[in-house]
Amino acid sequence: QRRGAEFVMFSVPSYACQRRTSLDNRNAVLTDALSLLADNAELSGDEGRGVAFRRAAAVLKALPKPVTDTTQLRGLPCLGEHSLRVIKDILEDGASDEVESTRRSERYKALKVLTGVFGVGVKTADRWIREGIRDLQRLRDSGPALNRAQQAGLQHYDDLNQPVTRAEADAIAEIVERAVASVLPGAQTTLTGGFRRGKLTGHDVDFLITHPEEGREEGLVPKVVSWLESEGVLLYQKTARNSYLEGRDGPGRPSSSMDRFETCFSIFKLPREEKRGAGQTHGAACGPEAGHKPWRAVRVDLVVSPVSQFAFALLGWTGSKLFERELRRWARHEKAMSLSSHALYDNKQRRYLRAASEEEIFAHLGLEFIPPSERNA
Ligand code: 8DG
Ligand code: MN
Ligand code: MN
Repeated sequence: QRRGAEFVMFSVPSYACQRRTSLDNRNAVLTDALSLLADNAELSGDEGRGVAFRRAAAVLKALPKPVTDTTQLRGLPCLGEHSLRVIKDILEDGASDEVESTRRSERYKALKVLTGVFGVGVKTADRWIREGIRDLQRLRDSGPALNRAQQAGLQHYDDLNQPVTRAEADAIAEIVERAVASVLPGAQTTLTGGFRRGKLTGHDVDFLITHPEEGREEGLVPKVVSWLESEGVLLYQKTARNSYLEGRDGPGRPSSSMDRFETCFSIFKLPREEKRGAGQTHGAACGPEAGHKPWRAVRVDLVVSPVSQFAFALLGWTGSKLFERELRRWARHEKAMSLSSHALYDNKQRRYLRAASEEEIFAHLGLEFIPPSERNA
């Protein structure tokens, strides 16, 4: 409806890291549709098209009001012909044929289910589909060789595909903090990822750990893992050592988008709400005989950073994924700098720019500071 005062033209800067994107998305119908097309493109191995749809969705997420007419979008960045057509179809007909037929397609559904198994990427899912494995039943029965991560992923499929709540994230934080405090007193644990951005649910819980004395954090992950294992908290874990050497494979080098911190990608065994704290008063209602385990599996990521890199690691692990991607693109194309979760390198001055806080990194990049709750691009 183009009724006078109701009609708003929008304007947003072109990089997601130049604007605020809260969780209050006024255009969820449109952004869900574009995100589905982004998923589909990524599942088809077309990362470029996937990013294009994600950027388009992110522009709509940043708008202060619902879009009612495509003419309102004139001059907005990142809205290509394809995205505009989808938006137009939804605004005019209530739905987009392309989106709905994609949603219903057997290939899309199979790829979603199979990549929904922790440890399964697009290539593996695609190979299985060509071998006739299109659902979990077939996967369980026909049993192609599964690695350790995939075995755990399949075993805990239902739990891992149920969103983690904020209360569960807090309960996990308590466990992680206890583990960290007992193996390295003085170390600091920070909740990162979507929960730091204020999300109410997540697909996992992310933590960044450091120690105020540089070097003390070395070897922390294996110690935390041992503690968690001795407490029976871990259903699965895969630990990686720190392999970052400034200058050798720092941000100036191309191969640097991979993270090189000590990390642990894990699955926690979290006691259920009823069993936490208040003892087992409701035992019968949620015991195993009721078909309900007294615990549930939750994906947890632990990352350890030396304190000198903490601000970069915090910025890098807070997300959203698109916000991170846009920060790096801004740095490279607008500032001739290379940003990673370890450092910021100025290609013109040929030196690393130090930062002790996220605010300082935004300042180095010539960007207005965007707080975590506004990085939901
Ligand atoms: P969710 O879990 O609530 O669904 O969303 P999220 O918390 O935003 O997503 P995430 O997949 O847990 O990722 C959180 C941030 O961590 C995101 O900005 C990307 C970043 N991240 C990984 N893996 C890696 C990695 O291997 N290297 C780097 N540099 N960052 C990573 O998830
Ligand atoms: Mn997360
Ligand atoms: Mn994560």
